[in-house]
Amino acid sequence: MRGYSLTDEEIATFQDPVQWLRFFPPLAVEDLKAFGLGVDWRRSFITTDINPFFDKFVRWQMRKLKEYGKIVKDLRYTIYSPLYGQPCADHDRASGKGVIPQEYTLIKMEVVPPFPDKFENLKGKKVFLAAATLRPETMYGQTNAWVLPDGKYGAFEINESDVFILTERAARNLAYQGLSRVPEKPTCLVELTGEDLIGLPLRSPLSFNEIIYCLPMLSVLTDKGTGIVTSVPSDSPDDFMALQDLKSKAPFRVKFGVKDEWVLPFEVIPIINHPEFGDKSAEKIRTDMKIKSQNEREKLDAAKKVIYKGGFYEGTMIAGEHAGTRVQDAKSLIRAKLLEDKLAVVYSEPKKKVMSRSGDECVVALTDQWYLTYGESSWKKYAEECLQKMNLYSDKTRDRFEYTLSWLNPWACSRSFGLGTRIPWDEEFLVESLSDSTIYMAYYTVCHLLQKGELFGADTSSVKPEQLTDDVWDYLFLEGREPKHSDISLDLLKKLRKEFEYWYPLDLRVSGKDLIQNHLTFCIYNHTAIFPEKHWPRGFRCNGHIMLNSEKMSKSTGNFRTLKQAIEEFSADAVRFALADAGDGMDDANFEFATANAAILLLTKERIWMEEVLAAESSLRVGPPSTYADRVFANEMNFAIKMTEKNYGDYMFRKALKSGFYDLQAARDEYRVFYGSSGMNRDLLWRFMDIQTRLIAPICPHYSEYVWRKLLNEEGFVIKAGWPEAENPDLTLQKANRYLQDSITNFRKNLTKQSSGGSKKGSNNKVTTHSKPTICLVYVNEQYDGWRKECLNILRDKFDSANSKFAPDKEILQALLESAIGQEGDFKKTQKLCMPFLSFKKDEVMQLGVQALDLKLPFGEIEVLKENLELIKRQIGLEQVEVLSAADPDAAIKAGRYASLLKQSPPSPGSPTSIFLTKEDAIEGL
Ligand code: A2H
Repeated sequence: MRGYSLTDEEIATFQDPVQWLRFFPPLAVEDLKAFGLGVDWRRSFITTDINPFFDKFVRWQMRKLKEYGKIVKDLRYTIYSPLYGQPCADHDRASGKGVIPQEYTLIKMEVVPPFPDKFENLKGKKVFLAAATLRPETMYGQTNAWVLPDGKYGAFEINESDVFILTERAARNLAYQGLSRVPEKPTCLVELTGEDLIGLPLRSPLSFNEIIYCLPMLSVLTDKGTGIVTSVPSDSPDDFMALQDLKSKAPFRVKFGVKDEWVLPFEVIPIINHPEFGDKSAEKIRTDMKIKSQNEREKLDAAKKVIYKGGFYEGTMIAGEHAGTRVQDAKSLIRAKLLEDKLAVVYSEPKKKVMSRSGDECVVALTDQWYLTYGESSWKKYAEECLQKMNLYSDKTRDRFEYTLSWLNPWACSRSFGLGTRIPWDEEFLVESLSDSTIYMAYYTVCHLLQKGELFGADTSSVKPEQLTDDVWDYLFLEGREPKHSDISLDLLKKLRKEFEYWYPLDLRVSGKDLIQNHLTFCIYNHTAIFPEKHWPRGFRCNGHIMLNSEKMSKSTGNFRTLKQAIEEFSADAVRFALADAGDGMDDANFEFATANAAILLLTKERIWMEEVLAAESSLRVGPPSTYADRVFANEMNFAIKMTEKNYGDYMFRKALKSGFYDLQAARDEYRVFYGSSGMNRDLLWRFMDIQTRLIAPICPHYSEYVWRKLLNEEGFVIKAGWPEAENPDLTLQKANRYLQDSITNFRKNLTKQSSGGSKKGSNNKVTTHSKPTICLVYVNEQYDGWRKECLNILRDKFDSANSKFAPDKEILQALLESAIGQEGDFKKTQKLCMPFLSFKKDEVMQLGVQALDLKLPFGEIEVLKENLELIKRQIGLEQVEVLSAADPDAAIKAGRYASLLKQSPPSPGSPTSIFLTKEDAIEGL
């Protein structure tokens, strides 16, 4: 990589960052360069056979995959665009990305002659209602068939003799699966509606009822399956309720012209034993869930979920020739027999609607194709192994990859027209464009030496494409032998190989979350097939999509900015700042204008502050940092350096911005507050300016370079200055300081509260208005004792630190009962006293770790408060502050008439109690 992309001259033009930030000068560089990106553009290239170098690479890749048995020719169900006349992969889809085929069994329910008048045209044909089912093993229990009364159907010619009645949509899918008299063209002999079909007598395979009838059901969908559903009321709650409605509601039968004899004689037939719901599971769950009609969709959907799972995985057949067999095992046997006996056919359709980019609705076609055998068990194992070792930066991302590996099936990698490299052994076909981009990260490593920066591969002065034979690629990427007959110089070959070996394996590929389900998973698969394990990818970082001011980016609503526009509006660094702040991980990031505007102000304010400090150097304290505040500030800087290094390392930019900018700024501000306008240590401030500039440089490079060179008078570039050194941060000191700051905030709040009369109305603790408090007594209890100590001991005993879990509450309660305080009499009272503390501490452990159970804080509270008395006085605006130990019996006396406050809120480790006195009060207390 070339590194930083701005020249010295460009940097030097940024005399005034405010001007520059507001009016970003139209630099004569590309937008991305203006954005401050360091990119090695020489590695850019065009894919497909337009680029002869890349073409050679993909041909080699394809031949390797074929040689290893990863590409095979097969007849398979594929999502297919009739308009394109070929498979329609994700990137060719306008909608329905990631949708795969769903396979059904089509049950051929024969219409028993004589046919009604409408069927005039069908005379002499075998006519079937074709019902799509996922549960062919349930066909013994059929009682009828369902259609949607006002649904549109047709009678379509499947072959010379058979006609299927189904929706036009299903006929279209079938036509691409070899089930249409005219291939790829459904021919409809009669157009029908559901009403035309009601009452048709049917002979259905496996059914114990010899004749069943076609009946109306209102929940039948015409955009799923065939729009014809076979009814098995024993095991399908939908079927049960619809049949029940027809049986029990005569007006309903009348409405659809349903005769009694088509419905009333048909009883539920037990066919499967469900471990939980018995032999008539649909009826049982309907009773349990009190479902009253087929219109209660939500309840029915919930019921279906519950019983299908159990019925399928744990159910046992109790009817038919496989009685006694588990449903899981019987299903495939029954299906195979139905298909063999030609009583059913296989039907497949897109699981959800898929539209191609050209606007036609895709079908599932049975096509003879070259396939990458993704999903094949031994290959999948390697892919899983690779994934397991990869750094994915978030559990959510890992879940998505694991899910993709669980379902990813063979992938059609060829297509018949479009752009792409030809399949080397079958030149009629092209390599589909997701399949030629799976290991091209290896090509990046050598691209610049082959193409010499020419995108299209037109510059052949280094190497001629035809010189890139397979043994050359083997030598470069697979540690192959020196190619014998190559006329590329050995020097160049070695150089190319060195580049590859320098960069590979790839540490990181960054991409959108939408590519997990194809491109990125393909990348894993292909690497494991072609490269040795040491060259498998090591990390993917997936990001979400970007939102603008909490709303989706959309050109039509105007909520939209190009990078260029954003840079012009806010400046490059403010855009980068707001992007870093927009969010980490796979959640959609949110770019806020307010943040970008705030960034301009923050950076400007910071620059002005630095100028002031630099100008006032002589007024600062010199010598080594020595005070408490010095130590705290130095420590916070060490924290910022370490945390920010980690956050950048994890590609967590929002976190890096927090630790490397916001937190560091807060530490500096606290330091300023500590000393007011004078007394700050010069060396610490200089270190701060240096560190702040380096830590923010990756996010705001232009600003940082300006500060580095112009304000800090450093040589060279900040991005070349390296990461600052840091001593190990002192966690105890940081905690002590948090404690100090929180305590001061609480003292201030208490002072206001006590001055305005306390919490209780009419309390005699009210400070008289004529004199304001001038004295603050701070009571500290450094160590838990009494019942609290006992509780903490119990919790420590009941905490499993290996699993970060507490024992169940019952056990903790038992331990309390058996403890010394539990034995002291009224246990109910003890319980009431201890339970809130126990649960408070349990929560604290989950947030802060097991040290929350310590009896003491890791630092001396009294010591910290005493060391900072001046600060406390200044911050709360009182002349006198006394720090007292709650353990000292004389100390309480000092509180005088406020002593009751000590009882109301006694101090505990980490929470001192403050009491405020007027001069008169103090005299009383004496
Ligand atoms: B199943 P999935 Cl016993 N509209 O068959 C509404 N439902 C339809 C449909 C359509 N156009 N096409 C098919 N179906 C039903 C039997 C069965 C089914 C039993 C138990 C469960 C079960 C008898 N009816 O399906 O949305 C068909 O009913 C639950 C898995 O593609 C088909 O299988 O998953 C099922 O929905 C297909 O549903």
